[in-house]
Amino acid sequence: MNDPVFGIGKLDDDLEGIPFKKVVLLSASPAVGNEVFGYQIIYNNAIHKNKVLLFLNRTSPQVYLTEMKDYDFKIDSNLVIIDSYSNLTGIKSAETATTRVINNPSDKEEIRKRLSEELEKGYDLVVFDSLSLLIDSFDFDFAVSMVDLVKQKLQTKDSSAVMLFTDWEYGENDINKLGTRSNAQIEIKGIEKRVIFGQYFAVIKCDWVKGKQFSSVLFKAVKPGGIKIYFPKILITGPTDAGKTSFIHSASKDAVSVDRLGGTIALDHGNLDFEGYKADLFGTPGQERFDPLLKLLGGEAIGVILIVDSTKPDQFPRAIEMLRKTETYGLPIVVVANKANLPGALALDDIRERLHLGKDAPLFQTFAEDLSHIDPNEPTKLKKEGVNGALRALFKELT
Ligand SMILES: Nc1nc2c(ncn2[C@@H]2O[C@H](COP(=O)(O)OP(=O)(O)OP(=O)(O)O)[C@@H](O)[C@H]2O)c(=O)[nH]1
Ligand SMILES: [Mg+2]
Repeated sequence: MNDPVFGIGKLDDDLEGIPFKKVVLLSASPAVGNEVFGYQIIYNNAIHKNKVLLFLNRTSPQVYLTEMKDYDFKIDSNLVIIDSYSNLTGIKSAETATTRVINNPSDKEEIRKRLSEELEKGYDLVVFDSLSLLIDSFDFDFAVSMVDLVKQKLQTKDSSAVMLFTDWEYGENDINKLGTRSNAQIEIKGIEKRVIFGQYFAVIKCDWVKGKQFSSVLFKAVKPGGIKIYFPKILITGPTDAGKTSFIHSASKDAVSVDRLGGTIALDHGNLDFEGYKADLFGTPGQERFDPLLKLLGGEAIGVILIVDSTKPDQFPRAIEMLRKTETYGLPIVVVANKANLPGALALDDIRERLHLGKDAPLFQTFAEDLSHIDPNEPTKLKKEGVNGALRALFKELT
């Protein structure tokens, strides 16, 4: 069996999987949800033949599985659910090969006994949804004793556990009891200003990964698809006709451009969904008469893709000037040398030198997919290898 992973690139890179015998606390602040992280880790393990046990007291198994399906997480095996919810509400829930029903979810002893029996059978991954509801139904010490029970069983079975927890401002002492029992902790929080306009997560501790700095990232929970790392503004800039609009249309499905006679006169916008990332791409015009827009478009960008035409080195100083005018110096940047298959296109080393790029600065070649269909008044589709390479490199810099 493989070490469980979340199926969320950034988390799996940070944690390098969850080794057996480890407990991960996934703690969310009250205004943001953590349940999708649960759906995603269950799905990604069940489909890879890891046996998963879900202790569920937040909703019924039927509703839980339907919610999972809304995110496109459909599973038909490798999941057993302990239903500690239905009998509180009068919903009928029958014991099946994949559900264990707690007859009296108000009875601590029954919960402890059924959980203990089930854990004896050996699972690769145990998920609790949710630990905070156990605290609210009983008390903190009971929830802590359940964590202890799980921890103790993990030692003898090759298994790891993920506990979903919402921090309803419990006392510091109590929180510490959970903190000291967990090997890793992931925090999920909202950026709040009367309304929540962003959510982010970060690994705040992990006792099996040494010498790494963990950073926080924004995310969105997307139906279907699940947790996607989210970059709200990536700026695409570069001289006129270099291929900025073409790049944005090639990278996103539903891009819109404000263009006239083939040149951008206001901006391009594209929504990108790529390898577990979501991003909003904003493209600038290239013509100098629109330079007053550059600073505005560059505001709040978190990364930049600079596009140049490989056949027009005389435009390179202009490219550098545009970077300055967008006031994005210092942000992670990837350079794209477009039109790389046209006669006269410079080699990458040459471009690197003329643009004064360091030897490790990310630089990618792109070119039109189909040279026989270039319309001077339309963006063209660029071959995806180069586009994807540039995006991957930028996202790596940003996470
Ligand atoms: N041959 C060739 N033509 C390309 C390539 N990429 C883009 N083009 C064409 O070059 C022209 C300019 O492309 P755009 O994507 O509109 O360039 P832009 O950088 O957005 O231009 P502005 O918005 O005016 O600054 C269009 O006619 C494209 O079809 C390429 O790799 N090879
Ligand atoms: Mg354009």
